[in-house]
Amino acid sequence: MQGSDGIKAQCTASSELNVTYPATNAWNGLDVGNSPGSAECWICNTDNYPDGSDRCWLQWNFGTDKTITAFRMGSRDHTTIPFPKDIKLLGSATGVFGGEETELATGQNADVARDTWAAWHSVDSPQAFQYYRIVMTTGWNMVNYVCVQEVEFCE
Ligand SMILES: [Ca+2]
Repeated sequence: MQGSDGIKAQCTASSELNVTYPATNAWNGLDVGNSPGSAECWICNTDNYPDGSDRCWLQWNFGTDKTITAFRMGSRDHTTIPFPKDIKLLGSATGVFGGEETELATGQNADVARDTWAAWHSVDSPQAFQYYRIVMTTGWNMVNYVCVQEVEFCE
């Protein structure tokens, strides 16, 4: 399950560097291998990079309950790739993520090459949620921002 022009608004983020790199770029179906270029990704604000806390995230409101069984993240098509390393998947019925959420998976992406999918992360005990959040707690090659070209989910 990937984004497309019709549903990309389902994706939001903790921050966006600027209008060139919105959260919707991580959910528009322009993925690894068919990216139109280095601008085709989401980038967080320089004061919102993964710092070990839960402050940097991408979030989805699927509109109806989805039972996600796995997900993966693709890297930016660029020479410099600050890519999420330690990540976790949260699910919520309300989208508040204020303590009601369920932690569904934790994992680590490899330091992949540009324009490359990292390995799938599976959810051991999938449950139905309308809202999902991928929290990025650390990053590869990172100074003060992180990039994600695309995210794909399996139901
Ligand atoms: Ca994309």
